Amino acid sequence: MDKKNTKEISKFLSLVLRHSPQTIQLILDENGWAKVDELIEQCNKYQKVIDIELLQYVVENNDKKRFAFNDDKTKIRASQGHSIVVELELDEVIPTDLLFHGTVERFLDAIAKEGLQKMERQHLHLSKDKETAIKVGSRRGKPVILTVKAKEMHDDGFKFYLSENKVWLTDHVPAKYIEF
Ligand code: HQG
Repeated sequence: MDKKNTKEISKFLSLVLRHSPQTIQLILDENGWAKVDELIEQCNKYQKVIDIELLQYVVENNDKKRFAFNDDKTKIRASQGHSIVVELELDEVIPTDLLFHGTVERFLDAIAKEGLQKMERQHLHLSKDKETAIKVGSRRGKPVILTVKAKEMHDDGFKFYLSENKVWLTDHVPAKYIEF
């Protein structure tokens, strides 16, 4: 097994399992699952050489555990981060008092006006601690960390979910629940 390209394969899996399965003519079901044998076959057709051992290695060693197999390992999906419509069938979870969102200064005026939006993705992503939020914000520049009054939102009827890889998800955070 060639482990050299695991980062590239992870990125490619994010592309096809979250955003663009049509890139390799892959079909996802309504819950975001691809059949493992079809994924491998289509990857190989499109010059992304992969086999089951390498796929398992990538899933197990991915830094954020972005992908998960179903129980009998016949299917695989991204645990969060989709832009395509998927029903992840997550159970609602009561959040801790505060959650965090890492962003950058240039978005703050819009966020102050309209709150945090999910933008291109299916959910808005929140982090359980500031360290994680700093990493998320740093992808775009100097990170700015916003504090979200999650428990108060929950008490007001907003729904929260926890993805399999422990990212907090919700639909929208109105500005009044954000500490800037
Ligand atoms: C911003 C990565 C203007 C928001 C990360 C963010 C995460 C607004 C950007 C996951 C806004 C959307 C998600 C508003 C929010 N006006 N800008 N009203 N509301 N924004 O990538 O949270 O490595 O969709 O602050 O680690 O940055 O891919 O969301 O900057 O967990 O697994 O609009 O992606 O995970 O960007 O990142 P994104 P995100 P992976």
